[in-house]
Amino acid sequence: MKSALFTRMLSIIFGLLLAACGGGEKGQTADSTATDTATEASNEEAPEETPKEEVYTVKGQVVRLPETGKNDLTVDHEEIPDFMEAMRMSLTLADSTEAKDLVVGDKISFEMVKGESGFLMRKIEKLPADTELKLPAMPEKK
Ligand SMILES: [Cu+2]
Repeated sequence: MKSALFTRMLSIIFGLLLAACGGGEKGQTADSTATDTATEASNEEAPEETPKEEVYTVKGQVVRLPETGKNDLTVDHEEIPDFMEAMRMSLTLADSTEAKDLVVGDKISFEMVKGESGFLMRKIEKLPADTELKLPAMPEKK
C-alpha cells in the first residue's frame, strides 16, 4: 500500500515536471520566433555591403622586380598571423613608381591589400639592411 502511494506521488511529481518543461519549451519557441523576426528586420535595414578591402602590414624581401611594362613585384614575405604563412608571392603594385628605387634583396615593409581582384601592395618602405625577417624557407626548384 505504501508503495502504491509512493507511485502516485511520483506520477504527480512527474506530471508537474512535464508541465514545467512544456511551459519552458513554449517560452523558448516564442523567444526564438521573436529573435528570427528581429534578425530578418535588421537584415533588411542593412545596406548592401560593398566588399571591404582587408589590409595587412607585412615585412618581406624583394625577390624580383617588375619586368618592363609590368606591375608586379615578387617578394618573400613573413607570416601574416591568421591570414597567410610566410611565402613567396607576386603582388600587383598599386603604384608602379613605388618599385623604382628598389633592388632585389631590399628588405621592405608594405601594405598588402586583399581586394576583389587579388592582392595589391602599396606604401612600400625600405627597412634597414640588417632587419631580421622570418622568411619562408624556399626549396630550390629548378
Ligand atoms: Cu602570401
